[in-house]
Amino acid sequence: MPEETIFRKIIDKEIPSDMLYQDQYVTAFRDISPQAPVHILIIPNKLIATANDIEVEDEFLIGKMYTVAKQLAKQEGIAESGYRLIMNCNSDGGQEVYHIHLHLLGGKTLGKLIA
Ligand code: D5M
Repeated sequence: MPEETIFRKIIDKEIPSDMLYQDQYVTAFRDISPQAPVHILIIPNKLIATANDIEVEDEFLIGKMYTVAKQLAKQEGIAESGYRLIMNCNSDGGQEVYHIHLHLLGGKTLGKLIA
């Protein structure tokens, strides 16, 4: 079993967060160290450590993360101007917290990620 991270405490409201959305499947909250005017993390309530650990049975959860992301983008007023959704995986991908999360970034023109 993978080890729980600080995100479990956020899901369980044991530590404070700027939570924007929660249902039985996913939780969304503002990133503590925002890299853009809008920077929200969308996570499954179930612990999945990395993208490598996503199983076929998780496909609904992954889809749910994206539908919540687009709802939040609309709510934040960035749906039309645009935004970026990113999931980092392992050390070369820049992953720091080993509970998968979708970064929703927007509110400014984002630099090209892939040259
Ligand atoms: O992204 C991990 C992200 O998690 C990083 O952008 C900071 C954010 N983070 C870490 N702790 C917290 C708390 N307590 N609240 C909100 N956001 C947090 P990664 O893709 O793993 O590098």
